[in-house]
Amino acid sequence: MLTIYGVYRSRASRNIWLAHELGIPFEHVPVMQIYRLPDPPPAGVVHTRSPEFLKVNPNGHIPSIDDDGMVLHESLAINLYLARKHGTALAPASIAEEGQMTMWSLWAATEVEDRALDIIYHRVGNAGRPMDPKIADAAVAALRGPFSVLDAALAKDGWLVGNRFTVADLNVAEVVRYAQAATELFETAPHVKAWLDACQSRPAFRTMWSEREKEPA
Ligand SMILES: N[C@@H](CCC(=O)N[C@@H](CS)C(=O)NCC(=O)O)C(=O)O
Repeated sequence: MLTIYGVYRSRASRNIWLAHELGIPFEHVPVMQIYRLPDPPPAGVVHTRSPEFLKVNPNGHIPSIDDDGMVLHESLAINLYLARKHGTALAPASIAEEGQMTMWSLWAATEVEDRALDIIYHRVGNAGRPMDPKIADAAVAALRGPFSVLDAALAKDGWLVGNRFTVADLNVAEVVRYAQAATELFETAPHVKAWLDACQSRPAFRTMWSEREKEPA
């Protein structure tokens, strides 16, 4: 049995979306980010510094999974593992595709994620912390290059690898989502805009998203 640790309003959303795409059952343990809780945290709420969760992930971050005793951290690596394990068209069909899917996942984590987080944190908000529009604007400027790279990659057939929706699209789409408040980035990257719309129209994404909406902000 697969267990996914982490509230929907966290990077666990990526793993939950993928589990729905794959049609695999899972147990969900809604571990909460410590910084979203009052100090001290209320009794009975499992969070990223709870001793029982630190036994699962000593890094103190969500998400983690326990897949029949195989514990993994790092949301994007978890998705690459689950896709490969369960197959379907989402998974790599060759070593070459596996290389490309790994490349795009690491690209999203290293070239996009921090700046995309600056956009959501400083245009939308982050647990009531102060927002600085200058940080968001600088992130938009820094993301113009990566967005043009992504736009060019999608121009060919609309997907990142193998002319079909794969775990690479899911991983990159979940990172790019954090930049969605920067509409000016998408106006100049029409293929990115159409691709993200297509990814987020998928029934598995909608299922994850409607559950996420039920979770307190
Ligand atoms: N690179 C990690 C990042 C994990 C991470 O920073 N998770 C955040 C939530 S999305 C977290 O656990 N924050 C709470 C904390 O650090 O206590 C991944 O992709 O899984």
